[in-house]
Amino acid sequence: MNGGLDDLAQLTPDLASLGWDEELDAWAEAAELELGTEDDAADGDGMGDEAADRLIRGRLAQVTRGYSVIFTGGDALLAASGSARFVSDDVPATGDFVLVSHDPEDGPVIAAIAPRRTELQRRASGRVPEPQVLAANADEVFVMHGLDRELNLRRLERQLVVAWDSGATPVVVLTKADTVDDPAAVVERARAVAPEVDVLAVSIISGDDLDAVAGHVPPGRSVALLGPSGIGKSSLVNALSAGRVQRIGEVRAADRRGRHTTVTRDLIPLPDRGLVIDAPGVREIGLWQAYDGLKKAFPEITAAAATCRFTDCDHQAEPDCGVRASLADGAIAPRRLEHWHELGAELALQEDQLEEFAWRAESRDRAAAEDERDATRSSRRSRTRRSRGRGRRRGR
Ligand SMILES: Nc1nc2c(ncn2[C@@H]2O[C@H](COP(=O)(O)OP(=O)(O)OP(=O)(O)O)[C@@H](O)[C@H]2O)c(=O)[nH]1
Ligand SMILES: [Mg+2]
Ligand SMILES: [Zn+2]
Repeated sequence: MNGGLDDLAQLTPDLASLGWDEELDAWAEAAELELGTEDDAADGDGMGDEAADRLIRGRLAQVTRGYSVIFTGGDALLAASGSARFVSDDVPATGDFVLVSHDPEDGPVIAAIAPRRTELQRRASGRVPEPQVLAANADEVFVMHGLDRELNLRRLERQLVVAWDSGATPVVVLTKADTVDDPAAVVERARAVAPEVDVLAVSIISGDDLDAVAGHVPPGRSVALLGPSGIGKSSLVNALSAGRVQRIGEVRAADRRGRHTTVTRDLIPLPDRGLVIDAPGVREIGLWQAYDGLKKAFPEITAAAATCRFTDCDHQAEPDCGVRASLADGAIAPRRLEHWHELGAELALQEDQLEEFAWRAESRDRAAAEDERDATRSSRRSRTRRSRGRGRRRGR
């Protein structure tokens, strides 16, 4: 059983503290009209009192395969995720603002999901190119790294691309600052790969910079945590909660890797502050069509590329290339440019894969349509010939 959930239920904050605002009110009113809850109220079943007319407003605090936990400003609701999928094409994600209908037979059902203001997503693991949403509607993303391990600049850059691409503002949070002699030096190294981003080094043991981190989570605002397992994401949540909300885990001494202690994505209200979305650590974070994120994470390259003579410049051998000029005068670090090219190539490869998958799906549809036509045509002919034709097309 998840350590956090039981405690969370008692902490359900009011709607405003959950980040619900006037814009969401307007969305909810329009959605209620569209869903026809007014008609339901007028159907004379005697249930149409003021409270029942309205769908319940809330925010998704946890989503698993089986159920979703929804904070409503009152009691937390438990809705079956199966029903949620039934009423909407969108798969709900932790942090989503939702409307819930309370059907006496089916129990709570997610009736509508508000358009996401920000969406932290990565490429889902597996062969099929598709996105996986890690957190919805976060205002900031903490890009996290544990200082008990060597600073991994490439991973930081990749995380920053993903964080920027969400539409939220990234903040680099280096944890376990008590394990290094000179945290300020590591902060400087991280800053070099995180232009225009705040970098903090925090320790839950010494308490260093905890206030600065807390300052990023004012009431009504939400922060999503992004980083590998065992770096102290849940420990930080507990430190900011002045108590034990999230379960924390040991780190294997041999390789300093975490053990994936947190297994769900949880929206956690901090006392007198905003909300944090804690999640299982992600070691490998694949990009998902993160073109915008790539631009924002490498602003010096984006700026230089705008001065290239050709708008479709590859920055390889073209004349008057602004990027190679900036590289030559030292405004762009060679290591950064190399990584930028690699990340861009990853996105280009993904486009190819998407095209191939779309093409395959299309030809499958076409084959199925042909099968159907053949079947109709040959239904006037013998049964044997029809089954042979189908067999040939199906084989792949
Ligand atoms: N020295 C030191 N250790 C810390 C600090 N913060 C967390 N730890 C330790 O790091 C280990 C992992 O902490 P967790 O909070 O479970 O890490 P997590 O990132 O939530 O891990 P997952 O849930 O597996 O993704 C625990 O043993 C913590 O005690 C810190 O500031 N300093
Ligand atoms: Mg954790
Ligand atoms: Zn160029």
